[in-house]
Amino acid sequence: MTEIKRLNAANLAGLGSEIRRPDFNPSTLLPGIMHLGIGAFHRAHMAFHTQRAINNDPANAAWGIRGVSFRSPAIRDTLADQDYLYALSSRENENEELEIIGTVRDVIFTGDGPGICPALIGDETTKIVSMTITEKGYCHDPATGQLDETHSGIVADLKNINQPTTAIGAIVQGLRLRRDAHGGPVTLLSCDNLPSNGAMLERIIRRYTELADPSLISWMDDTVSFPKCMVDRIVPATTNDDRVHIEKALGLRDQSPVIAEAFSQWVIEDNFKAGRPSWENAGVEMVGEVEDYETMKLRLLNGPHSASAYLGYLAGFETVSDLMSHEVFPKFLRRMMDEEINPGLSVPVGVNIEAYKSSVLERFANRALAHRTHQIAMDGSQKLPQRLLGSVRSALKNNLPLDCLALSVAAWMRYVTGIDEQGKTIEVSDPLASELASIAETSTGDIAKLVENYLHVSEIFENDLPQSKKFKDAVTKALESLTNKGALQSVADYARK
Ligand code: CS2
Repeated sequence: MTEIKRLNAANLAGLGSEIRRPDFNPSTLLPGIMHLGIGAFHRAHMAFHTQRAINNDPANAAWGIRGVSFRSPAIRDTLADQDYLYALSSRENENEELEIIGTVRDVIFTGDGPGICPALIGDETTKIVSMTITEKGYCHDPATGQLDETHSGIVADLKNINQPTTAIGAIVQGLRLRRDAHGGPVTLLSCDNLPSNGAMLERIIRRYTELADPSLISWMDDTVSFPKCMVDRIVPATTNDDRVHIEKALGLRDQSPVIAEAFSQWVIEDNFKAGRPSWENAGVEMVGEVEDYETMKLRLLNGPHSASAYLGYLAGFETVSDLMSHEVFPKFLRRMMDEEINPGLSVPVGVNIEAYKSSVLERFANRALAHRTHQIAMDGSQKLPQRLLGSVRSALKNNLPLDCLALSVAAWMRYVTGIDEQGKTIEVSDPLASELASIAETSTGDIAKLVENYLHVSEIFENDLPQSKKFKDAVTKALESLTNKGALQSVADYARK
């Protein structure tokens, strides 16, 4: 039996495969992009588009990526072992394309020392600091989008601004070092699924700066930009089966391959202070204004995605493609999109919204992806406002129906009680998990009270939604239906109401 070799630069060359890689010189600290949060999404999206940009125009080889991991050293060690190369498998039903991505040139782990990440942000070779740190990484109040000044990480970082542990603290400390070292302009690019992500990042960074070092504000005004962007690619967590599959297909062992759908979209506000790769050569849309794209995607893709996750999980479906193969789900989702979300939306110029909605549902149904409902259900308290509640507010304002939205919110409530329809425990992963579970305990058996109490979690629902009788009644009715008839029957009923 021949031994399977591991993926690395030497073995790749041995196979006769070659890829263009960005320049890298550890002694001069290049590359120019520093990406906070080096998870699968980044590696399937920004790193992938940057690889394309380099393939299509070698001048882009000045733009390598240095990843930063906040959570664990594992990804750094795994990728270092394979010269930071990894396989990306892009799938659409029966079709799969495999390619090796080589744009990541280095990974650092913040646990190795609180000064490492700020020092690199401060270095003049860093021209873009981009991030996918997930919603909760912004340490904000999800309902208002303001910095949460009571967040334990923020409180700790403000006490010790030179030794930050949050991404927000690390960025501001990095900017302070940059100013002191005359490091020049830099772009901070949020690639998370947040409304007006760049503006939200700017607001949070500015507030933290006011509290940490107000003298930095005027330097920031001239030197830092915060473009917004809409990111879109479905990237389920990689499983062991995926690793086995990639090993067979590649003939090399990759400990950290990435699986994604074939579709990928990136629309970026073209506001970069210190240059950027020519991503427009790589299918990226560089535009003047992205807000309508972001809202459309958050409400028509992520909203239905979260709805599918909670309702699907409760109905016993493990993955999104499983639930999409049951006829009631596509029907329910399409109804929610057509009647409750779309009419209150401002559609970006030139977008065919009917085709967009159909493509979202086709993407959810992609049989080649095992995107677990449990994965998408994570961190609902941080996701609900921009995904579902913005649509609820639009529906209330425009006097649109909102029953399907209400059923989705009720499914989230049912899910975060922590007990499923069979009485089994649900592993709820959410920064507010224990608060949400104790609300469930104090409201046992009383559905109206449970809804009332959940609606008063102001980080999620703010103060306006609990005041809306129309919304409260609809959610109460929906939760009654979920409790009495179960999720599958409720989805069927609401799909045809
Ligand atoms: C998903 C998103 O996990 C989730 O919450 O809804 O990650 C989704 O797959 C992406 O936003 C698609 O672009």
